Amino acid sequence: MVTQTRLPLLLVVVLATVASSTCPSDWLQGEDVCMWVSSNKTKWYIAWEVCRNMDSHLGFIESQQENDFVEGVLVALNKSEVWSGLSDLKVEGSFVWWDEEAVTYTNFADGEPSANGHTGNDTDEYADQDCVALKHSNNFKWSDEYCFEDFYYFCRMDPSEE
Ligand SMILES: [Ca+2]
Ligand SMILES: [Ca+2]
Repeated sequence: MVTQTRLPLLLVVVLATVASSTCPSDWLQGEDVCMWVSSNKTKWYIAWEVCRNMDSHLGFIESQQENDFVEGVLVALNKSEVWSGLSDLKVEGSFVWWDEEAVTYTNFADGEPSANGHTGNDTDEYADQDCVALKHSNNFKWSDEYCFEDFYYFCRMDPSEE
C-alpha cells in the first residue's frame, strides 16, 4: 500500500512536470507524453480498443525517464495492476508494443516474462501469458499476465505542439 504521507509529494512531482506542448484537458502531461489512466478494470484487448477510440495507444514506454513518469502516476493514483500495450500475442516469446512502436526499453521484474515461449505439447489456450502489466506488488516492474484478466490500463498519445 502507498502510505498517505507519500501521496502529496508524488502528486506534486507529477503535476510539476512542465512541457512546451499540450495534452487534452483530462490527460496527465509528461515531457513527451500524454497519459490517461482508467478508473475501471477490463481485459487487455478491450483496453486496447478504448485507447484506440480516443485516438491513442494502449500505454507504451520507451525510456527510463518515461517509465519513471508512468510509475509516479500509478503510485500517486494507487493503482494495483495496470495493462500496458506490450504483448507477445503475435509471436510467442517476442514482445512488441501492439501498435508497432519499436521496443527500445523494458523493465521486467525478476523471473518475468514467465510464460515466454511455449514448451512441450501445450494445447491449453490459457496456458500462456501474453499481455504485459505493471503491478504494484512488483514495484510496478513489468510482468506478462493472462490477457483476459481485469486490470486498470493506461493510454498514451503524443502532446500536440503549441
Ligand atoms: Ca507469452
Ligand atoms: Ca508472468
